[in-house]
Amino acid sequence: MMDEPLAIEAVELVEVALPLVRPFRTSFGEEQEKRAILIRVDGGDVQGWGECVAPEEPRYSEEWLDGSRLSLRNFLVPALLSGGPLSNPTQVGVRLAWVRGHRIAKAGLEAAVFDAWLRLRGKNLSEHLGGVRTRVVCGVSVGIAPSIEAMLDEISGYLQKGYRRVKLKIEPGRDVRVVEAVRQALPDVPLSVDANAAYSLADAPMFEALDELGLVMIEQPLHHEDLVDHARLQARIRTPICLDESIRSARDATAAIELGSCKIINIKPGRVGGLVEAVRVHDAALRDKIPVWIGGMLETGVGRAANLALAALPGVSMPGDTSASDRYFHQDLTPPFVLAPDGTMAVPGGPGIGVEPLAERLQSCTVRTETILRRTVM
Ligand code: OSB
Ligand code: MG
Repeated sequence: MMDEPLAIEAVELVEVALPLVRPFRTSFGEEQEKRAILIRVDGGDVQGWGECVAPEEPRYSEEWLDGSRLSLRNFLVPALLSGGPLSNPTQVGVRLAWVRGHRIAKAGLEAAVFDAWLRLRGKNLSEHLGGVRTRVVCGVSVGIAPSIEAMLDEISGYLQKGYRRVKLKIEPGRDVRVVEAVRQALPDVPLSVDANAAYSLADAPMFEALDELGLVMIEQPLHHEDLVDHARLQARIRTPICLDESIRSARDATAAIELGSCKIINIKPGRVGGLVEAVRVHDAALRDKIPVWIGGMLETGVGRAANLALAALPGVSMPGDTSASDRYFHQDLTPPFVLAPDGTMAVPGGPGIGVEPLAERLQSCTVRTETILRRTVM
């Protein structure tokens, strides 16, 4: 029935570990394997899956995997369950709003509710959110490599597969020289860089040098909580600054646009606390004609499906970091996401997020599970 509420009986936290095809190195460290908490919402007749993308260590943001498990178990899941059946997933954010922060954990839970609620209705997530296309353009994010040769090797493999934008991770000491070498080898490739907040305004001369290399954007050059210095830096360079870490809500997005802190925004549902808030960021940016694209957190197929749903929104006008399963894993948890030779990927159709974890893959990757039951008052 179209208006049937979702009655959640239990929420299961399934921690998984998947080997990465190659270690992923950024200015804040290296990941060897992918760990995530998959969240399964049990709605009796339907179930829904979401992915909590908090990394193992609190380097990208203050959230981390073990902390997310506790915030989900102690606060977020009980707050969700105590409110009774849900007539709409927009109620999730309202029920969780008293918990400050913990956006990545909130986002995983909200995504699972969306999946279950939409499956109950046979409706697709992307269509429900306002998606306007069935295929989206993909880029790829390249970790810091041991040498320029290794990096060029990796990049040429991605370009052969069809990726339409290459993002290079940079850090102090591995920036202008590396980017210059890549630019020289690949004069026409849309290139961007992502500093993951590794610099300060004192490094403006380095960014002025990057400004000469025809980059599509410079992602999160400065402090993860800063807007003002980013505005100062943006005034000194032509290359658009794109904010990632600094944008945690639509409120942040509006402030950043007003201050001139960025000209592009990377939207990640985890970072902003969920799909509802991600759409709000999108809408705020679209209002001010600020291009957005959908970032990534090395998700398994469960999180990737939700990212692709968002990438179909009308204001998403640049290639995302939503790469194919084989860029990350030998085997994904879901049927693999595949890049077409033209550099596009299909947005999953079908009910909910459009994919489910494969039972035997899930079983072989699971390292622990915990079930939180709805408490029935006796
Ligand atoms: O800064 O965009 C980032 C991965 C983990 C944490 C932060 C970031 C990234 C990526 C990879 O750049 C994006 C992806 O391919 O999922
Ligand atoms: Mg980034």
